[in-house]
Amino acid sequence: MSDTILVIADKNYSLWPLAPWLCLKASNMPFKEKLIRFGQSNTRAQMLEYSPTGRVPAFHHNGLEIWDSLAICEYISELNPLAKLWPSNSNARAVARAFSCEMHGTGGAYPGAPRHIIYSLDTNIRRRTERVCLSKATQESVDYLVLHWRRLREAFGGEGPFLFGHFTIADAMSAHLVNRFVTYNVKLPKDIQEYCEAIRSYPPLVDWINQAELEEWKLASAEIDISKV
Ligand SMILES: N[C@@H](CCC(=O)N[C@@H](CS)C(=O)NCC(=O)O)C(=O)O
Repeated sequence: MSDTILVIADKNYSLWPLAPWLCLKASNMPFKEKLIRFGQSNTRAQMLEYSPTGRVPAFHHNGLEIWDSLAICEYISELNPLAKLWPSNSNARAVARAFSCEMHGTGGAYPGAPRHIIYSLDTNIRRRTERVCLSKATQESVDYLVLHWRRLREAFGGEGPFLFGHFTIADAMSAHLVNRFVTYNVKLPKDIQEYCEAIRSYPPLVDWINQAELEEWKLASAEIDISKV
């Protein structure tokens, strides 16, 4: 266990560390957590000690260093097949991978791309705002995501509360988006609200949120006034 470390940043403000953290918890895999605070004069230097990019998450396991959230989720899934972090059915698994890659691919600027949400609605778990007036691009991305989630649930969700029935990497990659919708009070249709509630009450995410709320420090850049994005 001593050489199994997930390096993360502030739980309240982190985007990418959340998914691998949830996957580790879903797998019941023991690990140590190393939290490096954002916005410190030595943040980058500290992150560079664990990750070649100077970014987090980074996962250290048995001498191996993995420095990308989705790659870490894949690795955790391979180590813990019983956790079924990907759907067992190969068609469902292919679609779950495509969806997860799309959520992870912030480079794309096409209409509906998740980057329009990520770049305009900062992660800030503790915060609650009035309903924010979304820009056309951000609203398009929310609408596209709603359609995506609905199609996945209809095609693969069965009786379960998650996208592919039980909790998978696709939900882990969706969790930070759900958190933003709560923070900024984004209006969602009822079926999608139910999915968001299932994610928000998933016990490992409840733990993450509780721990984020206990962090006492603030990051000024994520606390700016926001009324239209
Ligand atoms: N593609 C990487 C992106 C990692 C990334 O950008 N992480 C952010 C935190 S969410 C970071 O470490 N930023 C460093 C900083 O802001 O100082 C992944 O998926 O892990």
